[in-house]
Amino acid sequence: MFDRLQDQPADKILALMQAFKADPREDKIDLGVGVYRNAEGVTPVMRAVKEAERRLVETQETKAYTGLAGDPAFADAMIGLILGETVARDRIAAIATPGGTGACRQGFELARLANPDATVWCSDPTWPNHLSILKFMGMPTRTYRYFDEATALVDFDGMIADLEGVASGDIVLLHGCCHNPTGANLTDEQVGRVIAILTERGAVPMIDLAYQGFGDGLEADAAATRAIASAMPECLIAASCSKNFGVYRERTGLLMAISADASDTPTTQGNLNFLNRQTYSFPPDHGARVVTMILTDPDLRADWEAELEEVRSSMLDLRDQLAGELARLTNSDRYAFIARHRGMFSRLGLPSEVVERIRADHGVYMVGDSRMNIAGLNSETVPKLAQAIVAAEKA
Ligand code: PLP
Ligand code: TYF
Repeated sequence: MFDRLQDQPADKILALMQAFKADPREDKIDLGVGVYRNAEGVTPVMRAVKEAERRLVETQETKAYTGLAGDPAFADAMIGLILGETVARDRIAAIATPGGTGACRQGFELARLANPDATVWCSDPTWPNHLSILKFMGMPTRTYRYFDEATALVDFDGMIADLEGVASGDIVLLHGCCHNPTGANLTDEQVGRVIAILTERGAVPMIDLAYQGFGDGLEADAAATRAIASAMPECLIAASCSKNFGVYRERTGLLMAISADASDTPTTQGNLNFLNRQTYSFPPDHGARVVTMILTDPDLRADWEAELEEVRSSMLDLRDQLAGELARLTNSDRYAFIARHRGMFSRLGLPSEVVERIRADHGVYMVGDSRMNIAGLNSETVPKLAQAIVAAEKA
């Protein structure tokens, strides 16, 4: 029967990773997959993670199953990190999931269980896995305008106009911060207008929060999520610990489902547990336990926050350096948006032929839609990238 299988479309970002590995050029630069790298090009295990793992090895006395929702202490710690005190705890149901991807998938599954007719509205563009998972599940999707190619900032008028078409019970998928792939984000005021439209239309927001702490800081990056979750009766939040704790391969994430009324929470929680059981029974625990230890131990937490802040400010420095270098070379402010974008990514708005020339002629790998991972740069490679962009645009 397997001879009947058809080839599946590759993930373009993961395919680019392979192409980069195969390129023999020594001075090649990887600005593809969204993994943080320091100035030496290393993705380090964070200090607090190392220490928590050390303690875990010494103190863990059992590896017996956790519950279907994972360790409740993980949910409590993450709810505190993401929402603070903005939503009553008894309205929140939550499950641990394998990464933010698992949280997205289970969030879509829950939405479909609750409303089989729900259309999921995604930003155009969005993280390609959103659309590919939704397509695989057969859920109806629509897109809303998000990115203005000309300015490389948010096309807010287009976004609002498109969201006017959302039906009651539809899901509107929003990025909590550090939009992937564009790097362009809503202002607080714009978030307020989105809340007003979703409320008016009776839509349910689903927030994908994969980069808390990578943009303007842990609190600032949670502000949009908090504003939406506290204003709306219902909300889904899919959170990833992969980037901000650097535990990518441990597969650590949390899905929250906020009900309108606390009396609905037990059934919502039961449905989430059911979804985990149908998929893999118990979610992975190692990364979740390490994250919980860090968030609940004041010393580990302070060290983690300090290291995360170094990571964040190093990316902001690189943004400023690159924007400055491009301003100098082009004698214009065309690329000033790079310093205004937040998170790991910026979409440069270059045509695919230019992206291809940058790869072929200069060995710089960015995703075909001209998304670059700012953390793939360092002070030495910033001028090389700036020159490559300018040369490829002229060619
Ligand atoms: N959502 C967005 C927007 C992402 O960029 C990513 C990237 O990794 C994820 C979700 C999934 O993260 P994880 O590796 O935790 O599954
Ligand atoms: O967008 C990125 O590069 C990250 C990493 O299937 C990633 O989100 C990319 C593709 C994928 C899973 C994670």
